[in-house]
Amino acid sequence: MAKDMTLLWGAGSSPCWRVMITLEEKNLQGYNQKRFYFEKMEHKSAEVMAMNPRSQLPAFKHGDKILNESYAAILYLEDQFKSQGNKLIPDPPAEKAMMYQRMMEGNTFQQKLAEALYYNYLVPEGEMHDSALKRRQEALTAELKLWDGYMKKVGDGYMAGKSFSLADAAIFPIFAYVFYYCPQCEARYPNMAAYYNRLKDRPSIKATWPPARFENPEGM
Ligand SMILES: N[C@@H](CCC(=O)N[C@@H](CS)C(=O)NCC(=O)O)C(=O)O
Repeated sequence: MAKDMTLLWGAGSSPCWRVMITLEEKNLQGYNQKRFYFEKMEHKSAEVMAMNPRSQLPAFKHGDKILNESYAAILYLEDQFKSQGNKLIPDPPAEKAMMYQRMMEGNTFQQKLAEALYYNYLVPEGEMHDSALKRRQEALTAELKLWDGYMKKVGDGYMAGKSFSLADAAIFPIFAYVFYYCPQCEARYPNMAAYYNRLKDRPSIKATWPPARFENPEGM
């Protein structure tokens, strides 16, 4: 039981989900958790700000240690609980290198997604240009093709090799996000889809599948 841990999270957030998957993989169930609703701007609350002055989620606390970056939190969990649950950083140097590489590429992937999907939200009305949106959409398509190529090489394995690692915990939620809002992308990116469909019933993923995250796709 992880009673000395607290996770502040929001549905619809890949960074939050990767921390939850990692906690499950490390058998750290029973942590304190509180859901915040982005649409009600609850992430701007004093409670979140106390743990993350950027007012972003996730915010994670273990004892008096605060980790409000999802990658920092999952690396910390694996490091602190090495011999508990599943081992999430492989030992072979080639697999370890691949794990760090794919995991951190998740940042770029998410950035490209946000730049294209939230264009209307991020760019003031008077500054919007069809050409700029098109460029962002093309950049996102290139990114998706890149990941589909990666997944072709992965075949029946995992992001970094033969076993599930932090790279899978980090990237699976982004794939899920893509396929929820773009079901037709499964046909366009079949290797990503094969990986996604193979992992979606994994116990740590099923146990943490976000509740209302996907209830309002029209909002996108
Ligand atoms: N680098 C952070 C990013 C966290 C992040 O972007 N969280 C989003 C939800 S997915 C958020 O809280 N957005 C609200 C805001 O930025 O105001 C991490 O990986 O933990």
